[in-house]
Amino acid sequence: MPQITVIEHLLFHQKESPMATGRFTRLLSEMILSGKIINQEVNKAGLVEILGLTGETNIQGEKVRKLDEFANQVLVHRLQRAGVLCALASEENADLIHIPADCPQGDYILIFDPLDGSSNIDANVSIGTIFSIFRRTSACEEPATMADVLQKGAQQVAAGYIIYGSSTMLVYTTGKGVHGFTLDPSVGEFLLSHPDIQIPERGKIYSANEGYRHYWDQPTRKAIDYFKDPDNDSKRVYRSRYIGSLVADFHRNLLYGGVFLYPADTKDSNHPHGKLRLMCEANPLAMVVEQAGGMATDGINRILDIQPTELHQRVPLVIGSKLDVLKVRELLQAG
Ligand code: AHM
Ligand code: MG
Repeated sequence: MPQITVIEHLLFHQKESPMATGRFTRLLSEMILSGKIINQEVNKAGLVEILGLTGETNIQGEKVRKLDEFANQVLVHRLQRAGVLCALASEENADLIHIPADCPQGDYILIFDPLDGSSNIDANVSIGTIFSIFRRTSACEEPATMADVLQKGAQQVAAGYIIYGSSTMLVYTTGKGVHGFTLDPSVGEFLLSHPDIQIPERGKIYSANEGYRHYWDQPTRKAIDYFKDPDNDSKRVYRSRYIGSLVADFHRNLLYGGVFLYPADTKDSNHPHGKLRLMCEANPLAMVVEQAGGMATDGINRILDIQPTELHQRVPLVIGSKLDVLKVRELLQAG
Protein backbone atom coordinates (compact mmCIF):
# COMPACT_ATOMS: atom_id res chain seq x y z
CA MET A 1 0.00 0.00 0.00
CA PRO A 2 1.44 3.44 -0.84
CA GLN A 3 2.21 5.50 2.23
CA ILE A 4 -0.46 8.19 2.36
CA THR A 5 -0.49 10.66 5.24
CA VAL A 6 -3.75 11.83 6.74
CA ILE A 7 -3.42 15.31 5.25
CA GLU A 8 -2.58 13.90 1.80
CA HIS A 9 -5.64 11.68 2.12
CA LEU A 10 -7.83 14.65 2.96
CA LEU A 11 -6.45 16.64 0.04
CA PHE A 12 -6.83 13.69 -2.39
CA HIS A 13 -10.49 13.52 -1.50
CA GLN A 14 -10.95 17.26 -1.73
CA LYS A 15 -13.38 17.04 -4.63
CA GLU A 16 -15.77 14.70 -2.80
CA SER A 17 -15.43 16.35 0.57
CA PRO A 18 -16.82 19.80 1.28
CA MET A 19 -14.73 19.56 4.46
CA ALA A 20 -11.43 19.59 2.61
CA THR A 21 -11.17 23.38 2.69
CA GLY A 22 -7.93 24.94 3.81
CA ARG A 23 -9.58 25.81 7.13
CA PHE A 24 -10.69 22.30 7.87
CA THR A 25 -7.28 20.94 6.91
CA ARG A 26 -5.75 23.44 9.33
CA LEU A 27 -8.09 22.31 12.08
CA LEU A 28 -7.26 18.67 11.51
CA SER A 29 -3.53 19.45 11.34
CA GLU A 30 -3.73 21.07 14.77
CA MET A 31 -5.63 18.07 16.15
CA ILE A 32 -2.94 15.78 14.73
CA LEU A 33 -0.07 17.81 16.12
CA SER A 34 -1.78 17.98 19.52
CA GLY A 35 -2.30 14.20 19.36
CA LYS A 36 1.41 13.67 18.68
CA ILE A 37 2.36 15.88 21.63
CA ILE A 38 -0.08 14.07 23.94
CA ASN A 39 1.18 10.73 22.62
CA GLN A 40 4.74 11.62 23.63
CA GLU A 41 3.63 12.32 27.19
CA VAL A 42 1.39 9.25 27.39
CA ASN A 43 4.36 7.12 26.35
CA LYS A 44 6.28 8.48 29.34
CA ALA A 45 3.43 7.83 31.81
CA GLY A 46 5.21 4.91 33.47
CA LEU A 47 8.19 7.14 34.21
CA VAL A 48 6.18 9.56 36.31
CA GLU A 49 7.60 8.27 39.59
CA ILE A 50 11.12 8.56 38.28
CA LEU A 51 10.64 11.96 36.67
CA GLY A 52 8.54 13.43 39.49
CA LEU A 53 4.98 12.98 40.77
CA THR A 54 2.04 15.03 39.67
CA GLY A 55 1.76 18.22 41.64
CA GLU A 56 5.47 18.19 42.46
CA THR A 57 8.10 20.27 40.78
CA ASN A 58 10.20 18.33 38.30
CA ILE A 59 13.93 18.54 37.77
CA GLN A 60 13.58 21.45 35.34
CA GLY A 61 11.67 23.38 37.98
CA GLU A 62 8.36 22.86 36.14
CA LYS A 63 5.17 21.69 37.79
CA VAL A 64 4.36 18.12 36.75
CA ARG A 65 0.75 18.02 35.56
CA LYS A 66 -1.68 15.14 35.45
CA LEU A 67 -1.85 13.71 31.96
CA ASP A 68 -5.48 14.59 31.41
CA GLU A 69 -4.82 18.18 32.45
CA PHE A 70 -1.79 18.23 30.17
CA ALA A 71 -3.79 16.88 27.23
CA ASN A 72 -6.52 19.46 27.84
CA GLN A 73 -4.05 22.32 27.97
CA VAL A 74 -2.31 21.25 24.76
CA LEU A 75 -5.59 21.02 22.86
CA VAL A 76 -7.02 24.28 24.20
CA HIS A 77 -3.82 26.23 23.66
CA ARG A 78 -3.18 25.00 20.12
CA LEU A 79 -6.76 25.04 18.86
CA GLN A 80 -7.63 28.42 20.34
CA ARG A 81 -4.89 29.92 18.22
CA ALA A 82 -5.53 27.96 15.02
CA GLY A 83 -7.76 30.68 13.57
CA VAL A 84 -10.52 28.26 12.56
CA LEU A 85 -12.67 27.95 15.69
CA CYS A 86 -15.22 30.26 17.29
CA ALA A 87 -15.51 28.17 20.48
CA LEU A 88 -14.29 25.00 22.14
CA ALA A 89 -15.80 22.78 24.80
CA SER A 90 -13.91 20.17 26.79
CA GLU A 91 -14.98 17.45 29.16
CA GLU A 92 -12.54 19.04 31.60
CA ASN A 93 -14.09 22.54 31.53
CA ALA A 94 -17.52 23.38 32.90
CA ASP A 95 -18.17 26.20 30.43
CA LEU A 96 -17.51 27.10 26.83
CA ILE A 97 -13.96 28.10 26.02
CA HIS A 98 -13.88 31.25 23.91
CA ILE A 99 -11.23 32.42 21.48
CA PRO A 100 -8.92 35.11 22.91
CA ALA A 101 -9.55 38.59 21.49
CA ASP A 102 -6.10 38.72 19.89
CA CYS A 103 -6.58 35.45 17.96
CA PRO A 104 -8.38 35.12 14.61
CA GLN A 105 -11.81 33.49 14.71
CA GLY A 106 -13.29 30.86 12.41
CA ASP A 107 -16.71 29.28 12.20
CA TYR A 108 -15.99 25.78 13.49
CA ILE A 109 -16.77 24.53 17.00
CA LEU A 110 -14.66 21.78 18.58
CA ILE A 111 -15.95 19.61 21.43
CA PHE A 112 -13.58 17.05 22.91
CA ASP A 113 -12.67 14.66 25.67
CA PRO A 114 -8.92 15.27 25.96
CA LEU A 115 -7.95 11.95 27.53
CA ASP A 116 -10.78 9.48 27.83
CA GLY A 117 -10.17 6.47 30.06
CA SER A 118 -7.45 8.31 31.95
CA SER A 119 -8.09 6.31 35.13
CA ASN A 120 -6.39 3.43 33.28
CA ILE A 121 -3.12 5.24 32.63
CA ASP A 122 -1.18 3.67 35.49
CA ALA A 123 -2.00 0.16 34.20
CA ASN A 124 -0.69 0.95 30.71
CA VAL A 125 -4.13 0.51 29.16
CA SER A 126 -5.09 2.23 25.89
CA ILE A 127 -6.69 5.65 26.28
CA GLY A 128 -7.75 8.25 23.76
CA THR A 129 -8.74 11.74 22.66
CA ILE A 130 -12.28 11.98 21.25
CA PHE A 131 -13.38 14.95 19.11
CA SER A 132 -16.52 16.32 17.53
CA ILE A 133 -16.68 19.23 15.07
CA PHE A 134 -19.67 21.45 14.25
CA ARG A 135 -20.18 24.65 12.31
CA ARG A 136 -21.68 27.57 14.20
CA THR A 137 -25.30 28.31 13.41
CA SER A 138 -25.37 32.04 14.20
CA ALA A 139 -23.74 34.86 12.26
CA CYS A 140 -19.98 35.10 12.66
CA GLU A 141 -19.87 38.73 13.83
CA GLU A 142 -20.93 37.96 17.42
CA PRO A 143 -19.12 35.65 19.88
CA ALA A 144 -20.40 32.07 19.69
CA THR A 145 -22.98 31.15 22.32
CA MET A 146 -24.12 27.94 23.96
CA ALA A 147 -26.94 27.80 21.39
CA ASP A 148 -24.29 27.40 18.66
CA VAL A 149 -22.79 24.47 20.56
CA LEU A 150 -25.95 22.60 21.62
CA GLN A 151 -26.59 21.05 18.22
CA LYS A 152 -27.78 17.53 17.52
CA GLY A 153 -25.02 15.06 16.69
CA ALA A 154 -26.50 14.72 13.21
CA GLN A 155 -25.18 18.24 12.55
CA GLN A 156 -21.56 17.21 13.16
CA VAL A 157 -19.35 17.92 10.16
CA ALA A 158 -16.55 15.63 11.34
CA ALA A 159 -15.70 13.42 14.30
CA GLY A 160 -13.13 10.91 15.42
CA TYR A 161 -10.58 9.87 17.98
CA ILE A 162 -6.91 9.30 18.55
CA ILE A 163 -6.15 6.10 20.44
CA TYR A 164 -2.90 5.82 22.36
CA GLY A 165 -2.41 2.07 22.37
CA SER A 166 0.09 -0.53 21.31
CA SER A 167 0.31 1.80 18.36
CA THR A 168 -1.20 5.25 18.09
CA MET A 169 -4.06 5.64 15.62
CA LEU A 170 -6.27 8.41 14.30
CA VAL A 171 -9.74 7.34 13.18
CA TYR A 172 -12.02 9.99 11.72
CA THR A 173 -14.92 10.70 9.41
CA THR A 174 -16.14 13.76 7.56
CA GLY A 175 -19.34 11.96 6.59
CA LYS A 176 -17.75 10.06 3.68
CA GLY A 177 -16.74 6.81 5.35
CA VAL A 178 -14.33 6.12 8.18
CA HIS A 179 -10.57 6.00 7.74
CA GLY A 180 -7.86 4.92 10.15
CA PHE A 181 -4.26 6.13 10.20
CA THR A 182 -1.44 4.67 12.26
CA LEU A 183 1.34 6.87 13.62
CA ASP A 184 4.69 5.80 12.25
CA PRO A 185 7.01 7.04 15.01
CA SER A 186 10.05 6.85 12.73
CA VAL A 187 8.69 9.61 10.48
CA GLY A 188 6.19 11.19 12.89
CA GLU A 189 3.30 10.88 10.43
CA PHE A 190 -0.10 9.22 10.61
CA LEU A 191 -0.19 6.88 7.59
CA LEU A 192 -3.34 5.41 6.07
CA SER A 193 -3.57 1.88 7.45
CA HIS A 194 -7.34 1.22 7.63
CA PRO A 195 -9.13 2.71 4.60
CA ASP A 196 -12.93 2.71 4.57
CA ILE A 197 -13.53 0.85 7.84
CA GLN A 198 -16.78 -1.16 7.95
CA ILE A 199 -18.05 -2.66 11.18
CA PRO A 200 -19.38 -6.24 10.79
CA GLU A 201 -23.19 -6.28 10.64
CA ARG A 202 -23.31 -8.63 13.63
CA GLY A 203 -20.50 -9.02 16.13
CA LYS A 204 -19.19 -11.65 18.48
CA ILE A 205 -18.41 -9.39 21.42
CA TYR A 206 -20.49 -7.57 24.03
CA SER A 207 -18.91 -4.97 26.29
CA ALA A 208 -20.54 -3.74 29.48
CA ASN A 209 -19.51 -3.27 33.09
CA GLU A 210 -21.39 -6.25 34.51
CA GLY A 211 -20.25 -5.34 37.99
CA TYR A 212 -23.19 -2.91 37.92
CA ARG A 213 -25.79 -5.56 37.07
CA HIS A 214 -27.46 -5.13 40.44
CA TYR A 215 -28.04 -1.44 39.60
CA TRP A 216 -29.54 -2.02 36.13
CA ASP A 217 -33.25 -2.25 35.41
CA GLN A 218 -34.77 -5.59 34.43
CA PRO A 219 -34.93 -4.95 30.64
CA THR A 220 -31.22 -4.05 30.63
CA ARG A 221 -30.34 -7.25 32.47
CA LYS A 222 -32.39 -9.24 29.95
CA ALA A 223 -30.67 -7.54 27.03
CA ILE A 224 -27.23 -8.42 28.39
CA ASP A 225 -28.34 -11.99 29.17
CA TYR A 226 -29.20 -12.43 25.47
CA PHE A 227 -25.52 -12.30 24.55
CA LYS A 228 -24.67 -15.07 27.03
CA ASP A 229 -27.51 -17.40 26.10
CA PRO A 230 -26.48 -20.33 23.84
CA ASP A 231 -30.16 -20.66 22.81
CA ASN A 232 -30.56 -17.08 21.67
CA ASP A 233 -31.87 -16.52 18.13
CA SER A 234 -28.42 -15.76 16.75
CA LYS A 235 -27.30 -19.16 18.10
CA ARG A 236 -24.05 -17.78 19.36
CA VAL A 237 -22.65 -16.98 22.76
CA TYR A 238 -20.82 -13.69 22.56
CA ARG A 239 -17.43 -13.05 24.11
CA SER A 240 -17.34 -10.57 26.98
CA ARG A 241 -14.69 -7.85 26.62
CA TYR A 242 -14.66 -4.75 28.79
CA ILE A 243 -11.55 -2.64 29.22
CA GLY A 244 -13.23 0.32 30.92
CA SER A 245 -11.68 2.73 28.46
CA LEU A 246 -14.35 3.80 25.98
CA VAL A 247 -12.08 4.54 23.03
CA ALA A 248 -10.33 1.18 23.41
CA ASP A 249 -13.58 -0.78 23.83
CA PHE A 250 -15.17 1.07 20.91
CA HIS A 251 -12.15 0.69 18.61
CA ARG A 252 -11.91 -3.06 19.19
CA ASN A 253 -15.61 -3.54 18.49
CA LEU A 254 -15.41 -1.31 15.39
CA LEU A 255 -12.75 -3.56 13.89
CA TYR A 256 -13.99 -6.97 15.11
CA GLY A 257 -17.73 -6.33 15.40
CA GLY A 258 -19.68 -6.19 18.64
CA VAL A 259 -21.73 -3.98 20.89
CA PHE A 260 -20.72 -1.67 23.73
CA LEU A 261 -23.30 -0.76 26.38
CA TYR A 262 -23.15 1.82 29.14
CA PRO A 263 -26.75 1.87 30.38
CA ALA A 264 -28.38 4.00 33.04
CA ASP A 265 -27.82 2.62 36.54
CA THR A 266 -28.80 3.43 40.09
CA LYS A 267 -25.29 2.93 41.46
CA ASP A 268 -24.34 6.56 41.32
CA SER A 269 -26.87 9.33 41.91
CA ASN A 270 -25.07 11.28 39.18
CA HIS A 271 -25.76 8.58 36.61
CA PRO A 272 -29.52 8.25 36.08
CA HIS A 273 -28.66 8.56 32.39
CA GLY A 274 -25.46 6.52 32.54
CA LYS A 275 -21.96 7.91 32.84
CA LEU A 276 -20.97 8.87 29.33
CA ARG A 277 -21.38 12.34 27.91
CA LEU A 278 -23.55 12.98 24.88
CA MET A 279 -21.52 15.77 23.33
CA CYS A 280 -17.91 14.75 23.83
CA GLU A 281 -18.20 10.94 23.85
CA ALA A 282 -21.45 9.53 22.45
CA ASN A 283 -21.99 11.92 19.50
CA PRO A 284 -18.56 11.62 17.90
CA LEU A 285 -18.42 7.84 18.26
CA ALA A 286 -22.01 7.60 16.97
CA MET A 287 -21.04 9.49 13.81
CA VAL A 288 -18.03 7.21 13.33
CA VAL A 289 -20.03 4.01 13.86
CA GLU A 290 -22.87 5.07 11.55
CA GLN A 291 -20.37 5.97 8.85
CA ALA A 292 -18.89 2.49 9.28
CA GLY A 293 -22.31 0.86 8.84
CA GLY A 294 -23.15 0.43 12.53
CA MET A 295 -25.63 2.04 14.91
CA ALA A 296 -25.69 4.06 18.12
CA THR A 297 -28.71 4.53 20.37
CA ASP A 298 -29.57 5.43 23.93
CA GLY A 299 -31.15 1.99 24.01
CA ILE A 300 -34.14 3.14 21.95
CA ASN A 301 -33.46 6.45 20.17
CA ARG A 302 -30.73 7.32 17.70
CA ILE A 303 -27.95 9.17 19.52
CA LEU A 304 -27.43 11.62 16.65
CA ASP A 305 -31.09 12.77 16.86
CA ILE A 306 -30.95 13.75 20.55
CA GLN A 307 -31.28 17.48 21.09
CA PRO A 308 -28.76 18.41 23.81
CA THR A 309 -30.00 20.76 26.49
CA GLU A 310 -26.73 21.13 28.37
CA LEU A 311 -23.07 20.80 27.54
CA HIS A 312 -22.19 17.99 29.92
CA GLN A 313 -25.40 16.01 29.63
CA ARG A 314 -25.03 12.26 30.02
CA VAL A 315 -26.72 9.61 27.95
CA PRO A 316 -27.08 5.82 28.03
CA LEU A 317 -25.07 4.40 25.14
CA VAL A 318 -25.57 1.26 23.06
CA ILE A 319 -23.17 1.37 20.12
CA GLY A 320 -21.68 -1.03 17.62
CA SER A 321 -22.76 -3.61 15.05
CA LYS A 322 -26.16 -2.85 13.57
CA LEU A 323 -27.92 -6.15 14.30
CA ASP A 324 -26.63 -6.24 17.87
CA VAL A 325 -27.77 -2.67 18.61
CA LEU A 326 -31.16 -3.47 17.06
CA LYS A 327 -31.42 -6.61 19.20
CA VAL A 328 -30.80 -4.57 22.35
CA ARG A 329 -33.51 -2.10 21.28
CA GLU A 330 -35.96 -4.97 20.67
CA LEU A 331 -35.27 -6.47 24.10
CA LEU A 332 -35.51 -3.12 25.88
CA GLN A 333 -38.79 -2.33 24.14
CA ALA A 334 -40.16 -5.74 25.10
CA GLY A 335 -39.47 -4.73 28.73
P1 AHM B 1 -13.59 9.50 31.86
O1 AHM B 1 -14.02 10.36 30.70
O2 AHM B 1 -13.62 10.22 33.18
O3 AHM B 1 -12.29 8.80 31.58
O4 AHM B 1 -14.75 8.37 32.08
C1 AHM B 1 -15.21 7.69 30.99
C2 AHM B 1 -14.74 6.26 31.05
C3 AHM B 1 -14.89 5.58 29.73
O5 AHM B 1 -13.66 5.58 29.05
C4 AHM B 1 -15.28 4.19 30.11
O6 AHM B 1 -16.08 3.58 29.12
C5 AHM B 1 -16.04 4.37 31.37
O7 AHM B 1 -15.57 5.57 31.95
C6 AHM B 1 -15.83 3.26 32.33
O8 AHM B 1 -16.63 3.47 33.44
P2 AHM B 1 -16.83 2.33 34.56
O9 AHM B 1 -15.54 2.24 35.30
O10 AHM B 1 -17.97 2.84 35.38
O11 AHM B 1 -17.17 1.04 33.84
MG1 MG C 1 -14.32 10.41 28.88
